[in-house]
Amino acid sequence: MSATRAEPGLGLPSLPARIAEPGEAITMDELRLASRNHAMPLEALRHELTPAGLHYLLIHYDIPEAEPGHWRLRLGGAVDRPVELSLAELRARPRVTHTVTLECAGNGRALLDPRPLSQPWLDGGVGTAEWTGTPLAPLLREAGLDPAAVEVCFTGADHGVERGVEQTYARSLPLAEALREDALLADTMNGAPLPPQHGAPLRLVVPGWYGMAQVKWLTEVTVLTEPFTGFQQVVAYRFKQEAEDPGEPVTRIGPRALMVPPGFPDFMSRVRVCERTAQLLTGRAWSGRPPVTAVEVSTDGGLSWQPAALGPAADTYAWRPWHHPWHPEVPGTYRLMVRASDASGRAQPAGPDWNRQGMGNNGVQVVDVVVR
Ligand SMILES: Nc1nc2c(c(=O)[nH]1)N[C@H]1C(S)=C(S)[C@@H](COP(=O)(O)O)O[C@H]1N2
Ligand SMILES: [Mo]
Repeated sequence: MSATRAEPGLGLPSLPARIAEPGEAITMDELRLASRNHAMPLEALRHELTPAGLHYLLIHYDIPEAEPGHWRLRLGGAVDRPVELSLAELRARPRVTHTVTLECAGNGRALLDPRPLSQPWLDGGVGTAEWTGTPLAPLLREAGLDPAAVEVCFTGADHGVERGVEQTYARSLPLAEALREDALLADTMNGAPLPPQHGAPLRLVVPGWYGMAQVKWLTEVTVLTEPFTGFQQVVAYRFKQEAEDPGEPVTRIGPRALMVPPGFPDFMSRVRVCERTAQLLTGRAWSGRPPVTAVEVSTDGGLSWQPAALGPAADTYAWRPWHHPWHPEVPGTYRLMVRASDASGRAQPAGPDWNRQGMGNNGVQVVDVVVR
């Protein structure tokens, strides 16, 4: 492991993460995380590109101090010619833009019962941006890959301690994913310099993978001849039932559709109030195994489903808009739901699939509406 155990005397939480007791309310620790790492408000689904300030955030430790003039990216490990690049040198290379939907692997975690204690996402841990930067693959090829290379590890500038393990944030990708032409070293988000919270001055964007792979504040790219065994690779981001299970790695985003909640909300409960008129339900749907092939809507709590109309995606790994007409004719309460399926044949499950770390919960969204 590239990480060391924190000194035992510090009294910090250690492995494994706690699971909430049945019926246990959100804790102060979860609230603190949730107020640092905000969700995308669902009404922002109306934007094809999420404005940077509305894009979700997930920052394990602190936003590190970054001085763009002194920033260096070191590319090394199992290569013939290690290199160190300044931001100016990176910006002088070929530039590419991709519109990519990012989603946190923990999105939906707080809807699990019992709830794994971590960032308590409901369903807004998602956003779509236009990321601009230089493709990673040519840099790797120019450095001369060792024929024995199997993975590429990406290290950020942020440091912390997590479940008793002190570490610098790092994640790896299989070599084939790192060599994809659409994997970018991005310095620009929606046409503006990358904001501090999204990884300034440089981050990895690997379309289709859950958020943990999109390493921010990128300082090191290391080619490996053995699989990476860092904390964020082998301990965190695993689908497992028991704390001791090695589990399966979390990789690509599962299919999901979300709707813009219709009408207007109650301040506290967020229950919606709608008029008894014809309206258009709208939203977006995405998958890390694109394209999304179908979106279905239920307005009767899942008893019946109708196909929604799908619009085009801005890019291969960007969400698709959908819409569906709805005319509630009887006053009362309605439960609206939406679900997506993708090109791989994966579909959203009716309810959450529980796992120990609350990963990849793409259970269907539920929106309760009072029609008056
Ligand atoms: N260096 C570093 N990179 C990181 C993280 C982090 O804490 N440190 N969080 C990851 C996680 S878990 C997610 S979901 C995405 C979130 O990206 P965003 O905040 O730009 O939406 O960044 C990823 N990259
Ligand atoms: Mo995440």
